[in-house]
Amino acid sequence: MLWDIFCKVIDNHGDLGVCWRLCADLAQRGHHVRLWVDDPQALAWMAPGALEGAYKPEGQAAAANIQIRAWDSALQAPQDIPSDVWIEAFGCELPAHFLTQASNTLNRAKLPVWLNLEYLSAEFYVQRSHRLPSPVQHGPLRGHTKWFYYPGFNNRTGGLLREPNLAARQAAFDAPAWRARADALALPSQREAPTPPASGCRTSLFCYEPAVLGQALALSDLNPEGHRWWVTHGRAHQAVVLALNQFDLASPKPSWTALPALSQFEFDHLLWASDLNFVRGEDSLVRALWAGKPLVWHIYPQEDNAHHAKLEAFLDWLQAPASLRDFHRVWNGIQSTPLPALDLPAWGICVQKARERLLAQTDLLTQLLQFVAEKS
Ligand code: TRH
Repeated sequence: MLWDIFCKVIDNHGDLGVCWRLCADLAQRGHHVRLWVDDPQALAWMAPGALEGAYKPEGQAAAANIQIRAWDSALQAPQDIPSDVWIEAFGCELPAHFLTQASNTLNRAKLPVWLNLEYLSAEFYVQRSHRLPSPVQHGPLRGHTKWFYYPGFNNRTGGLLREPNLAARQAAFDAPAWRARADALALPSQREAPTPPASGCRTSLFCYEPAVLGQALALSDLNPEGHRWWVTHGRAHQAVVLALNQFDLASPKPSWTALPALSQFEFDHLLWASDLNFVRGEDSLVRALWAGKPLVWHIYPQEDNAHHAKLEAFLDWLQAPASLRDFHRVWNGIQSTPLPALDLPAWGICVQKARERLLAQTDLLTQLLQFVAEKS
């Protein structure tokens, strides 16, 4: 099938990150995709080759069938044939000119299946709202029906993105080789510091600006001997630099590596090679669940604190032990106590069990294909 996916970048990388994962999963299963996006720049590092239409999934000789389209561009006859599915990601609404063009050229009785792919949450409303119709009330396609599609953590929801070759990739992954490569990326200013042994602990850090970041960087629990922080580019890196500037000069500085922007493919490797993953937003949380290592989630903050209930719902679903719940509440600024002690063995078992529950569910795209077939 041919899919039109529409993405508006609000902030950060999750909107585009989730859309790209879906595009890549579709392409891997033999579908064709047009991704309409208002700001595709992050694809330059997230999916090298994508902007040029030359993105090749690892190990494949041919470029994937994914075209990147400017948000305000139009369909061109005759090369742009009508698609089978429209997906507006995160309620972004289709561009007005696209709808006008569609209503002028398409058979109204046979419009593509039209879906709104929503944000991920473990809250109860998700299973209530998943697959509900949303009648189009205005615009040139008034009277048509869109459908709500909610990703989620149980089988009454749309599931999570999990591409078919993920397990094989994980099984073939050479963690020690990846660790050595990542450690060698340390900034020149840190080269004096001895490289920690490959067997030492590694913690990946992808976060916003947690108020307790300095505290975490100084925790002896989080800096055992031979430990190294792998700090991701952008906001996490800036936050670490700021926190280290405020460090007590007498206290030992943590050993860390500033990573460059990685492709999504490599970002997975970072999560698989780490012993503890700090992740944020939406897509990296899902990828950390697939990694199966202890994880801490920095949830995307919402103005009315709606994210508090969202975090609690996730921790309930995760069946997080008390220490992991407390750590999350402090890390997310919901509880103002010192960071509690880590319990990586218990946290690891908890994430492993959650992963097993998820693996027993049908992945998002397989379910989506069934849904589209039903509504076509
Ligand atoms: O960037 P985020 O904080 O995105 C957020 C959330 O999606 C949030 O729900 C949304 O409302 C807000 O954006 C607008 O975190 P997220 O979702 O994990 O997206 C980051 C993407 O970037 C993810 O696909 C992984 C990718 N990434 C790389 O490919 N390479 C990297 O080096 C890093 C650090 C990330």
